[in-house]
Amino acid sequence: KPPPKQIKIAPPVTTTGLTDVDVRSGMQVAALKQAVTDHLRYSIGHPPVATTLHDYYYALALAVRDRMQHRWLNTLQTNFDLKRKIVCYLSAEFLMGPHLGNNLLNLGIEQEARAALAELGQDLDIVLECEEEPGLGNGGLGRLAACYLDSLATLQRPAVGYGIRYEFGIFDQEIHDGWQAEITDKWLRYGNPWEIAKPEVAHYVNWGGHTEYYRDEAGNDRVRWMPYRVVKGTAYDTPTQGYGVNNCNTLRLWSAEAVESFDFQAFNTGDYYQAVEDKIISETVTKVLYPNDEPQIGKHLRLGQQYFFVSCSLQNMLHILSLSGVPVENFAERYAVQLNDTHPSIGVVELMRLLVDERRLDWDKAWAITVQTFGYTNHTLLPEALETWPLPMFQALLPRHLEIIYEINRRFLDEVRARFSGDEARVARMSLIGEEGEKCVRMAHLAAVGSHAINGVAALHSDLLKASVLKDFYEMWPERFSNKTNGVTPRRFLALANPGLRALLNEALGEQWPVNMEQLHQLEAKADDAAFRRKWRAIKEANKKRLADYILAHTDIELDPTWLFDIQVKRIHEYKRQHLNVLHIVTLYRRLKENPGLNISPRAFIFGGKAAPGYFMAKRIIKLINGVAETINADPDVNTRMKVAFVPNFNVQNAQLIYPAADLSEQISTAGKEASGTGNMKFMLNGALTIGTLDGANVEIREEVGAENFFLFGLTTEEVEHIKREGYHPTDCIASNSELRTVLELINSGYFSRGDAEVFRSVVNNLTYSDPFLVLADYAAYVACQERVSAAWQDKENWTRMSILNTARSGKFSSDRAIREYCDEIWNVQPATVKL
Ligand code: GFP
Repeated sequence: KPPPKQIKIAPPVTTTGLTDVDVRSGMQVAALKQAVTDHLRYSIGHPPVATTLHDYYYALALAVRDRMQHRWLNTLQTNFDLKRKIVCYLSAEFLMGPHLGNNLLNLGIEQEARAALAELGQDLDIVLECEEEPGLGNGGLGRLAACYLDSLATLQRPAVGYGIRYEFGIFDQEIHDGWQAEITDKWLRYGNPWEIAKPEVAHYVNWGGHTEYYRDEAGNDRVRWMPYRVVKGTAYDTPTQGYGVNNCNTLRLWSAEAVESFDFQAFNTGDYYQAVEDKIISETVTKVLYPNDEPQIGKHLRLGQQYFFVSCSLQNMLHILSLSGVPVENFAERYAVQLNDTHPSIGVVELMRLLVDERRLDWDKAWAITVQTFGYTNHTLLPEALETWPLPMFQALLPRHLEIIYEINRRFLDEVRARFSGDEARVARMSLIGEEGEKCVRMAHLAAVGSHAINGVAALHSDLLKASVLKDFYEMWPERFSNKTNGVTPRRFLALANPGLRALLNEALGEQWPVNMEQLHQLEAKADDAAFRRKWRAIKEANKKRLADYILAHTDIELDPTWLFDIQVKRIHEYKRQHLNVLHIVTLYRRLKENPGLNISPRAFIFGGKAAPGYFMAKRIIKLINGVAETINADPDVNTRMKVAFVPNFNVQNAQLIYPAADLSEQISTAGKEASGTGNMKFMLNGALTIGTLDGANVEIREEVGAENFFLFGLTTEEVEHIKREGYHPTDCIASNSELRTVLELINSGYFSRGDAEVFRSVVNNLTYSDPFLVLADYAAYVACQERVSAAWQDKENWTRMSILNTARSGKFSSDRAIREYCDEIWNVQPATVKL
C-alpha cells in the first residue's frame, strides 16, 4: 500500500448546537460530521497538519461504531431480558471483509456519511479504500460464517459468533515473476476500530500435564486435571449489525495471553529469559491462521488453537448462564451451538468435561445436554481434509479429553454392537479412534456422535455424505441428518458490491428485495423488455470497466470491457480445476494461431485465488496461469481477441469488484468434490451465467435458473466414480484427442515459460500419468461447452435475457433462506425485536 496521503483537516465544527447524544448516535449529516470531527480530535489526536486519509477512515469507523454500539447494548439487554435461546456459531474462521461500507449500508446511512465527509472535503469511496480487511479465514468456510452472522442479525435472531482473533490472518499474496509470494498479513498494524477489547471477560485454558483421581466430599470418584500450562483467553467483541433492524449481534474472538507476564520464581533466580518464555509460548496460540490444504502432521499448535477457542467459548456460555440465574441443567434450552466443520468438535468433549468434572453432573445427564446442544455442519468429503489427530499428540496436549473420548467411545460402540450385533467391521469403521496405521482421534466421528443434527451444505453433498463419509452414522441415526444448502448475503454481495444494479432493482421492485429475495422473481417479466435489457447491459459494462481499471492498476494488463469477462476466482486447488480452464485457453490460443480468421467472441479470462504455501501443485498452477497470460497478452496475433489476467490477492474487498463484472462464472470442479461452493451464488446474484459441472450447489443453481440458462458439461458424480472403479487412464484421453496432445506438448515445451521446459513438467506429468481429478476426462466436453458459450455471447439480447433470469432466480441462495432453515429445523431459535 502507498503511504497514506497527508490531508489538511477542516476546522472543527463548533456551531451545530448538537447534544452529546446526537454526536454519539445521531444518524443525520450534521451529527455524523460532528462525530467524525470529534473522533479526529479526541480519539485519534493528530494535529491538523498531520491528519491523513486513514485518520478520516478511522474517525468515520469510530462514529459508525458508536451508532452500532447503541444498538448492540440494546440487543444484549433485550436478549438478557427475554431469556431467549441463543445461537452460538463456533468457527475457527470468520472472513468478515471490510466493515465500514457494509455497516453504513446495514445502518442505512451511506448517503448521510457521504455528505458528511464531503462537507469535510473527503470522498467516501476513497476513504473506504483505506480499510485493511481482517483476513481471518481461508475461503468458503470462513466467508459462510460471516454471511450467516449478517443474516442472523438481519433476521433478529440472538446469536454470537465465537472464534479466534488471529494476530496474522491469511497471508497477502503478491505475484513475483508469475509465482505466488506470501506476505505476512499485519492487519492490526494501524489498529482496529471495529473491536472492543474486553480484558475483564477472560477464561483460563489448560494445557498438557496429567490427570489425578480423587474422592469428593460426597464420596464420589472424580478426576482432576493437573495441567502443565495455563493460558488466558481474553475477549475482543465486534458488533455485527443487521440490515434495516436495530439488532446488532456479537462476534467474540479470543486472544491468548500468558497468565502472568513473568514466571516470578525464574525471575527471582535471575533467569530472565526463562521468565518471559511462558509469555511467548502462551501468546503463540492465536498468532497465525493456518492455511487450508497443508499437510496435517505435527500441527500441535493447530489442535491447541481449536481447543483454546472452544474452551473459552463454552466457559463463557456457562458463565453467562449463571449470570442469568439459569441452572446448568438448562444449558441446551438456552444455547444452540453449531460446529462449523470439525475444527471446533473438541467442544463435545470439553462440554462433557466442564459438566462432569467441574459442575459435577452425572455422565448421562451431561451427555444428554451435550448432544441436545450441538449441531455439526460438514463442509467437505475430501479424505485429506477430514481431521484426525495422532493419539500421542492428543494425549500430550489434552490428557483428560482423551480419557473422556475413550468413555464416550466405549458407550457409543456398545450401542453400535447392540444395533448391529456381530458386525465388528462396522464397529471398527465407526470408532472414534482410528486403528489402521498410526492410531488417531477421528474428529468427524466425534462431531457426529456428539450432535443431534448433522448437515451437509448442498443437496448433492448431503446425499453423498450419507452415502460415503458418514454412511454408517446415517444408518445408525437417519433422523439426525439433513441438508442445509449454503447461502450468501445479498446485502454485501449485491447491494453493496453492485450499486448500479441495486439502483435498478430499487427502481423496478422497491427497496425490500435485500431482505426478501423472492421478490427478484418479478424481474422475469422485465427480461423481455428491450429498454430494461439496455439498462442492465449498461450496468454490467460499467462494472466491467471498474474491474478493468482495478486490474490495470494492479497488473498492468489492459482489458476491454466490451469483451466477454470469463472469471474463475476461488482458492487454487486441483479439484477446482483451474488447470482445466487453462487447457481451454491454450486450445483457443492455438486455434487462433492456426486459423487467424476464426470467428470467436473476444474474451478476457480472469483468475484469482490463493494457494496454500505448502501446496506444490497449486503454486505451479498459479505460475502456469501467469505464464500463459504473459505469452498470450504479448502476442499481437491474438491479443485483440483474447487476454488472460491473474488478479493478485483475491480477498473480500476485491471480490466485491469481481463478481458484479462477470459475464461467465467458472464452476468446473470434478463432480462430487466441491461440497457446495458459494462463489457460484455470488456470481449468479450479479447476473453471471454459469459454466459448470453437476457439483455442489451448481446442481441447485441449474434447477433454479433452468437448464437453458446454464452451460452444463462434464462427468456426473456416478460417472466419475465408475471411471475410477474401472481404472482411469488419462493417457487414453490423450491418445484419442490430438488437440489435447498438442496443447499439453506446447505447455511442456517451455512455450509459456520463456523456453524453460522444466517449470510445467510436473503439472503435465501429473495430468498425463495420474490426473486424480479427471481433468483430461472432461477436457473435450469442456471445450465443446465453451464453444456454445462463445456462440451464445454473439446474441447480446438473449445473453442479457439469460443474465437477468440468473439474478431473478437467485433468491434461494440468500443466506437468509439458509439461516431460517437452521433456526427452524436445527436450532429452534426465535426472533427477538430490539427497540432503542
Ligand atoms: C468449503 C467447501 C465449499 C463450501 C464452503 C462453505 O470451502 O464447497 O461452499 O466450505 O460450506 F469446500 P473452503 O473453506 O474449503 O473454501
